[in-house]
Amino acid sequence: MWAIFIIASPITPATAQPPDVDVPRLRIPVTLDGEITGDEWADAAGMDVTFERDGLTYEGTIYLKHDCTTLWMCIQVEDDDEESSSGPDVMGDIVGVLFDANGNGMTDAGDDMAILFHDDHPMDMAITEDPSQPEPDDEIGGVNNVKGESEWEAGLYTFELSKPLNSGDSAGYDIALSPGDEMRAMFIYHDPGEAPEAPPFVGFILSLESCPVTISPTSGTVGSTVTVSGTGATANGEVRVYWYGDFIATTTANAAGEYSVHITVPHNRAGPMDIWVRDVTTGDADWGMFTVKSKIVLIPDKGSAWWWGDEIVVRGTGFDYYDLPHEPWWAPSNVTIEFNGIVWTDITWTEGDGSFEARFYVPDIMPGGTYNVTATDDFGNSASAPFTVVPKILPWPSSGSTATHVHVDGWGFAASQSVTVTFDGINVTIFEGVMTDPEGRFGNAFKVPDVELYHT
Ligand SMILES: [Ca+2]
Ligand SMILES: [Ca+2]
Ligand SMILES: [Ca+2]
Ligand SMILES: [Ca+2]
Repeated sequence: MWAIFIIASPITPATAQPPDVDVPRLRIPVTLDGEITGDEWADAAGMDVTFERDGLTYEGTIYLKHDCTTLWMCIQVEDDDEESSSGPDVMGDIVGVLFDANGNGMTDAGDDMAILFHDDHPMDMAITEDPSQPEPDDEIGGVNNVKGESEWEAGLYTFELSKPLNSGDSAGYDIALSPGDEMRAMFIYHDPGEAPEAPPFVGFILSLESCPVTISPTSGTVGSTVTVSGTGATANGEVRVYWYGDFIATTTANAAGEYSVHITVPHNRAGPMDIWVRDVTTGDADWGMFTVKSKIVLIPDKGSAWWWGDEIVVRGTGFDYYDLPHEPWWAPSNVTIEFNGIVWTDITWTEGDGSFEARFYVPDIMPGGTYNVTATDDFGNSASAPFTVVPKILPWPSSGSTATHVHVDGWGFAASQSVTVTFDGINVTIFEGVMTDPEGRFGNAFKVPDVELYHT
């Protein structure tokens, strides 16, 4: 059982004013994997810090940014106390972030906390009574809204975690911040092997950059509708909206300087894109971020296998594309199409706007039913859509006189089931009976019956 270790002796109420840190808006998306990859934290506020208490110190770095709805945190700590043996401290080192949610400068009931263990396990906590005994949100009626992962390598812990600015978690379990707000936060590094009772910490006042342009929703697919809104525009003035550099909409602010306009997401590659808003009167401009997601449409979304199979068109939008010269030159961003997890075609390329068109023939190895068709590009962008295999039969020949020998093949039926074949309502199933195979196919031969004789 993990212990509520963290503030076995209550953290000293911070009487001194901790330093301010301006937490900027996110430009570069983060992957919470416990590793700093590429420039994923280059756009964050970065601070060299010393976690300190009772003479015990740890050097580290804290990175902070927010995307108007979520606070993103990376905490790196130099700690090589177990480097020589089997890796990180077996007791498990832990980062905690304590938020002064009730704004009184004290650690007390009503405050909020995020914890990330050295082997992941993000936990969302709340202080309900005793500051030394925070409780997990999901054990007291709330929800765990903290995400994160951590890794230890060569004496350096990297903790990456996220927490909603305002999760809506009821009963005061979580912070309820808006962009532009300030809040006191304490970053705690708990090394139970060294200091089981009194973890070192460092404190800041977080000052969140405001988000003048509201984008809702903040992600979606090409062709979807997005609302761009805000305040502070010139009263009754024109407000223009740009998809990065391209003009896309215009509207007029009301007498209070508020504006709101719908846009349709144009063709674009997967990933984040700036939506700019310009007050035409003043020339002032600001941005909000929108993330384009992948989507596929199947045309049609149902069909049958037969000797060839119906041809289905797959239209994809919001995938990625290679910018740079690459090898081989003729293979820009390959897209793989899978039918029910089986690679069905991999000969598709995206256009510069992230779209593609592919075709496949309904496979004759599937019983009737609904399956997922999935398209994935070389960058890992992926989208799925359901496709329904419907039964089909083909008689051969398709015309002839009484007693003509006819073979009928079927596809897309239920697997391994008996089949009854009728001709104009008359059972013509062969004497031994007919079963579909495990792929839902069957074959049956019969002679065209003399209908008049049977229909007395
Ligand atoms: Ca990462
Ligand atoms: Ca407090
Ligand atoms: Ca929560
Ligand atoms: Ca909480």
